[in-house]
Amino acid sequence: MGLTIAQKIIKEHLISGEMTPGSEIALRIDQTLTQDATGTMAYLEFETMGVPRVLTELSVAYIDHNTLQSGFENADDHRFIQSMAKKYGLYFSRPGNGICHQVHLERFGKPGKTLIGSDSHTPTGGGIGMLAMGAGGLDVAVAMGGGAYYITMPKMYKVNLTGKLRDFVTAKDVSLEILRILSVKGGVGAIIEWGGEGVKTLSVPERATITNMGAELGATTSIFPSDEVTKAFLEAEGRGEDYVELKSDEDAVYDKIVDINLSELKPMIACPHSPDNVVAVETLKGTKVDQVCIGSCTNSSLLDMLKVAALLKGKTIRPEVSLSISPGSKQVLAMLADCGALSDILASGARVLECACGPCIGMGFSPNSGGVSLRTFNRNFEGRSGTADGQVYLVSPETAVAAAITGEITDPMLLGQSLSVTMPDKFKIDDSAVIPPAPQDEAKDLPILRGPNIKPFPDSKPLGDNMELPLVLKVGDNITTDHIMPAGAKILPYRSNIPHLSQYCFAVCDETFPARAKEAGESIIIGGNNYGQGSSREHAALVPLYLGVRAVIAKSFARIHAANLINAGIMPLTFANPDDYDTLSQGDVLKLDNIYEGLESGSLTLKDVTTGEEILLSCSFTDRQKAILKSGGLLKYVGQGNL
Ligand code: MIC
Ligand code: SF4
Repeated sequence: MGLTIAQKIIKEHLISGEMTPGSEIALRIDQTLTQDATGTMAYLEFETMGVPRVLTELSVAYIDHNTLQSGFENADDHRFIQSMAKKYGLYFSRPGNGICHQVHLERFGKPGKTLIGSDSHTPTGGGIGMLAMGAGGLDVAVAMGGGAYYITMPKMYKVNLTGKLRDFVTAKDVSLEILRILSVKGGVGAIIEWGGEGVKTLSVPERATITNMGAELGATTSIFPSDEVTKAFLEAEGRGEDYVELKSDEDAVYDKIVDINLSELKPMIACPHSPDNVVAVETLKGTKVDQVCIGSCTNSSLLDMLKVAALLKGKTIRPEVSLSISPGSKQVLAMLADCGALSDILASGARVLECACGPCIGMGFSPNSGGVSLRTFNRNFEGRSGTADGQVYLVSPETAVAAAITGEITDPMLLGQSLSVTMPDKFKIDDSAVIPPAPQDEAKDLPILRGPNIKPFPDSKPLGDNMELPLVLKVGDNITTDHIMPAGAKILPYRSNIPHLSQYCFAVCDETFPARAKEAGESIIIGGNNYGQGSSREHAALVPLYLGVRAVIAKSFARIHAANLINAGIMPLTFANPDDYDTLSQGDVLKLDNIYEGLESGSLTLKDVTTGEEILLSCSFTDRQKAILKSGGLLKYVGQGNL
């Protein structure tokens, strides 16, 4: 039987396990990346492992999330990460150099390699045929220390592309269309391979937009073939030697095939507050727009920005709309400046922001009260923009510009003649903002620089054989990590300070949760389907751990979050019968007995002491996951000699 592209890369990197969907596999990891919002914690964890030098082929520490300074906190964390990178053998990408995924694609990613990153949009690397996955910081720390990355062998899905995108219909519309078809849960447990005749019509940045937003489908990752288009991109980046061809076998078998005819697609838009709440742009025609933001790791490539500049050229944005543009990298910004496109952008009245995540993670540019904000980003979860009642829509750069110049949601196909924007033959290469590590012989004497914002991470406890604890919080379906542990300018600088962060845990759903959890001492949370979707932030597990949460029982979990809970020593348990969710109420006391026996048999009986009801839970953990839970989390497990 033939293999898919992902199966070929997995086979080459397989350390242990069977490549049958559902079984646990251990993968050798070639490259890692971190960003600062998850990186500080990841490096604190790496430090405790006592490994003198990273053991990957390449590891890069990016600073791109926390770049707004209003105190010492971010600067403390940046300095800490820089000193860790220098000492332990990592490249350090300075603030301003760009968004990790964009820069990694430009300068470091290689087809056929494995990459894990402490950021859920790491699958962007799938645009050049990498097996690139988002992971919790601790999993990245382990991979830097030479340990394997464990995942459940995914199913293989294929999206078969035919045709060619029409003018003003973009890769972002392809992403939104697949979200409309499959939903935010539709990719869970799967790798999505993009194939078919239509693939060759898509450039690398367009492919990367699509693999980036595979994260919103819940997919383990997404991947494109590595072909002539990939080769040309790598050559233009001066990295032609990194090219290898990658394609699936003719007789590769897929668990699901979705067909999309690019020629028939229309501009699409995701409505508040979920990336899969997708309709055609034309159906919302005329809706007044207050704000437009262009950028993020989804749509900040040179190609995107050149199109934006061409559309803005000679036009002025509406006085009632504010427009921000964040180029994805220093390379993109420098090339925009060199060719004059930056002047066209500035002349339109747009505000050009730093090459960073910026508004995407609520770092400034929050919409006005109840404001309608059209963003080229990948997530529009409630409150993520920093304005609780902000109405965030996700669109392509073309649709974004159409709104900025008309003041309302407008189908960009009405903008007129086609754009003649193409990929350059050569990118401008300037890696001066990437600082290489110190040579190994000098490294051991180098200091690690820490400031008072860096607090120790919470201590986890080994799993006992029983627990009787209150149900402190019951939440519904599709709870995101932005609900569990919000980000934004106010609290993002405290990612290395779990006690401070804990005051905001679940603030979007219930501001009284932290106090209640603290008072309870130890507790249980109940969730619906797809609990923990979105970000890879392990803070969404570490903060509940700090607040005493010992188990989360849900109808289903998002992949990275479930792994983060186990890594933190918190049990993610699922209802054997999802309807039992309805029988539990916040405030009930829940009892689990004979946990160790349950871990072996794969099921546990939950007794609701308050109502007397008994419920069956499933807990099908692998032997390794059981051992991690029993040790009290991955760090403790690694400390026992299990790297
Ligand atoms: C996000 O887009 O939600 C983030 C911020 O990039 C996160 C990482 C984080 O929370 O630090 C992600 O996608 O993993
Ligand atoms: Fe940054 Fe937004 Fe991309 Fe997350 S999704 S890495 S916050 S640009």
